[in-house]
Amino acid sequence: MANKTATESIDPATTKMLLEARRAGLETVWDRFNKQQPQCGFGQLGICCRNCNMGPCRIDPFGDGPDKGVCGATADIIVARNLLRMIAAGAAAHADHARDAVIVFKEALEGRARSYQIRDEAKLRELAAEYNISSWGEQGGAADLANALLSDFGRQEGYVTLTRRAPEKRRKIWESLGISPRGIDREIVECMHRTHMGVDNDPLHILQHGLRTSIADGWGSSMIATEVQDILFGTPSPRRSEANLGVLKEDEVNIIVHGHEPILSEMIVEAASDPEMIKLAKSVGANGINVAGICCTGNEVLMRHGIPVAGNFLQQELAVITGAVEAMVVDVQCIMPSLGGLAACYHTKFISTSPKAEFPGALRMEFSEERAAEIAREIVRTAVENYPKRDRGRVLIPRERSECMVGFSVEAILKALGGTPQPLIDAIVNGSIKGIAAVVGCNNPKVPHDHGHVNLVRELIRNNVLVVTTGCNAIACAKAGLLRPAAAKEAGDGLRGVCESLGVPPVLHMGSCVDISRILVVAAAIANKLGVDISDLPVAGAAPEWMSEKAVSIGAYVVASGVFTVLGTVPPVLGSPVVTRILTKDLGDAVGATFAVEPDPFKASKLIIEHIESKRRALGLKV
Ligand code: BF8
Ligand code: SF4
Repeated sequence: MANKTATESIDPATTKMLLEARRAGLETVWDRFNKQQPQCGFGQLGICCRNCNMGPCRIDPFGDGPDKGVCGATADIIVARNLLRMIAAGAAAHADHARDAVIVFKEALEGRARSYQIRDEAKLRELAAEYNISSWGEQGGAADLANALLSDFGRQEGYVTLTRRAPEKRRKIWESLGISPRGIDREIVECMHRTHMGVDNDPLHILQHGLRTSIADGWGSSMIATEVQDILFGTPSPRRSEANLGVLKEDEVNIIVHGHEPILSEMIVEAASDPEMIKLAKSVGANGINVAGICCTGNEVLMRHGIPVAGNFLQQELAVITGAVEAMVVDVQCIMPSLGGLAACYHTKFISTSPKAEFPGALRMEFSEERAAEIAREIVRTAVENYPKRDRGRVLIPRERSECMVGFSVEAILKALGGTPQPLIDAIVNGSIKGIAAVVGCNNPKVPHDHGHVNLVRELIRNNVLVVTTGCNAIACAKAGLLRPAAAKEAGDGLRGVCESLGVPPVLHMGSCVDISRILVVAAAIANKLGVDISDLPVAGAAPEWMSEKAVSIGAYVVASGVFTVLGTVPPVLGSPVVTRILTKDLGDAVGATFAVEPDPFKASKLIIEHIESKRRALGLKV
């Protein structure tokens, strides 16, 4: 059994908890993954379709069965349509998240969401200027900004506003290809329309719309979410914290915030530090209240408050199995429906809060912006009152927890560099930093947990590639100690020197998955400074363990922005040679970047380094 868990995770805390799960006879994501083997070959290749009720249809990949669906759709059409639907779902998740953030911003200005304030006035004004809002009396400007942001979702004319942040050369490419995004919601709706039976039936044409939709995500929804969250909750700055299941406390009320929207988690963090709540916790025998995060909402409160992070995507069930969690509070996205049943085996209250997301076995405490602080306090109180029900005999908290330095927003990076990107550009030009890689994305039981993330990042920094990270990769790096300034010791000499002189880690945590928009802003700033396009820069992207549809949308906008991207798990496209060729080759001619698939992180690092070196050569920089 010990050997088995070693193939399931490289994280000792995870391995330990997985053994405990098996000892206790509790099923986890890995067991369910095993029960699914072998997974459907048609699904893996992307060649099944149920877009109408003449189907379901499937194409024979070996060529002796049907080569068309009932309507005549070929493998190329089916694969492209399925991929477009994945992009639509991922982009929709970010659009809905962003819209909700803007609505809270608007309600805060109108005095309806009283628990929320403006924390970054400077950012508010800068964003308003980008939206051409000049009048600034009595909150008028801010209210106009809220409306202008909302209008990007339903825009009927022109393009999504923040696409203006992309370098001019990039925008020209988008315009010439006809993929500049119009309204955010419009592009998503059009994905669903085009993939309805009998509408768009040309794979290239379908994929072009996928790029347009994804650009509306990266340079629209995700960017809006990041900006508005910074305005409401503060722009992150460097701070220290800890990561892994060992952040849970034996003697305190443990509350886990899991999901994606800081609108909820910020309020829980605030309520948990309320002296009255702490007093209540003491009255039930606890030494305090400990909030810890999982997944991207964890990243949000980690970046802004240094709230420790208990783990990434594949650790959510294991947190419950520690027996020490009084409440697992969730909103939307990446929350396993298995949690309710699992929580029922312990004293843990599994609390669902989003009007959009209900789960089996959850205690429903629906969140509303108007009553945010009050509901957050009710949730914290529920957790505290649950503490005496903890069965001490069943508590098993692994000891592992690693220090990390987080909070590298664009503003924080610029500040560390002395106010301008020039020192970073100089370091790239003189070769101490070979290039920059954005390593992001999920966990996936198809890959030993964290193996792809940690090994890829280690190889890159060893080769003087500065890594910027978000999402579950950032949490994997935090647990592996790669977010400590001391990790510079693991970097090549050039990168090490730069990190040591600035006192920063060689892997910069830039936030949650919507904060990949921060990475786009950095890339655009460097490209603009050099007078080139993003696709000319020695930069690359990677998602070594991706699983989510959001990751498909992200991958698409990163490539559409001109960044070569390596995927560590195989997307369901191989059933179409045409789609595979477009993604891995033809896109290079169109947008100056392609996808590659490489499950082995060591080989993936080689692909990235080769790519970075070729871009350096093209810029006339030494290799
Ligand atoms: O938005 S990296 S598993 S938590 S989808 Fe989910 Fe993937 Fe984690 Fe964040 Ni992003
Ligand atoms: Fe089959 Fe075509 Fe209907 Fe898809 S749209 S289920 S391929 S008939």
